[in-house]
Amino acid sequence: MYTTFIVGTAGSGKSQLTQAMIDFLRARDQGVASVNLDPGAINLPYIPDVDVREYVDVYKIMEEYNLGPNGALVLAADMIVAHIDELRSETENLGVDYLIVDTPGQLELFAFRVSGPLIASTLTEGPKAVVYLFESVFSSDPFNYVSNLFLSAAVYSRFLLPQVHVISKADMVSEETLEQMLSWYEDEEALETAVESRLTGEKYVLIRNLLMGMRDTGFVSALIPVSSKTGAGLVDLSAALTRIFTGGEEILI
Ligand SMILES: Nc1nc2c(ncn2[C@@H]2O[C@H](COP(=O)(O)OP(=O)(O)OP(=O)(O)O)[C@@H](O)[C@H]2O)c(=O)[nH]1
Ligand SMILES: [Mg+2]
Repeated sequence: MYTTFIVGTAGSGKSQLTQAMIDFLRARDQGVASVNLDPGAINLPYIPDVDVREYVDVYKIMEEYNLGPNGALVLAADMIVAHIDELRSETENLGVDYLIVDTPGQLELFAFRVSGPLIASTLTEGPKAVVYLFESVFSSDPFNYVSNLFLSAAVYSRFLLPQVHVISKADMVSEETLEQMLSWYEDEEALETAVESRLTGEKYVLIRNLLMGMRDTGFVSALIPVSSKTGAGLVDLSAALTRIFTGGEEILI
């Protein structure tokens, strides 16, 4: 089973992309299923095949432990650990080739609690990848792009899985803005120049050194603009994932 975890900051488009990828693969006769790992999800744009909300109920936790929504979500994320075996057997029984995993709205609940990496490593056998979302409007500012890049590196250090970077909601920015963001990805000097135009002195040197530290690490294998609304970029995303999963060039079109 090929497992893809969709990861990104709150509202970056994870659930919509989960839906879009399911539709995309189904239209190509691929066996695909979805997992919702967000205990706080209220309305999902897809019907999950496996749903963590069947095991942990945030509203009950709020009542039982007298917690606010954030405290309850943190506790829910921790309580999921007790159900990993059940989640694993549910996903195994799906008998599909592709599993798309939607992760919690608050990235830290998945990436920076014990349960996330534990689930990522034990939920399924077989190749896995993380799709990390750069929300297009937010990340079109070079500083925001850089901070998202650092956050994605922090996520990588937690999961140690191959990462594909996606500019999500690509339909919300102009072609020119997309080109500029791609230039930051393809050419570190372009990114340094963009940062330099806004920072001077020690602040610039600090950010530049951090960026240089990340250069050539190779942890990011692609930056792909994708729109879940129009479907643009899904072919490229699928191809990038297939390359990671199979080490080959096969493209699902
Ligand atoms: N225009 C446009 N809007 C999008 C796209 N993807 C998501 N959205 C919108 O962005 C908002 C957030 O999308 P979600 O998919 O719920 O994002 P999420 O990361 O799952 O959000 P949380 O789980 O709450 O953190 C919704 O209003 C979506 O309709 C897209 O590709 N294009
Ligand atoms: Mg969501």
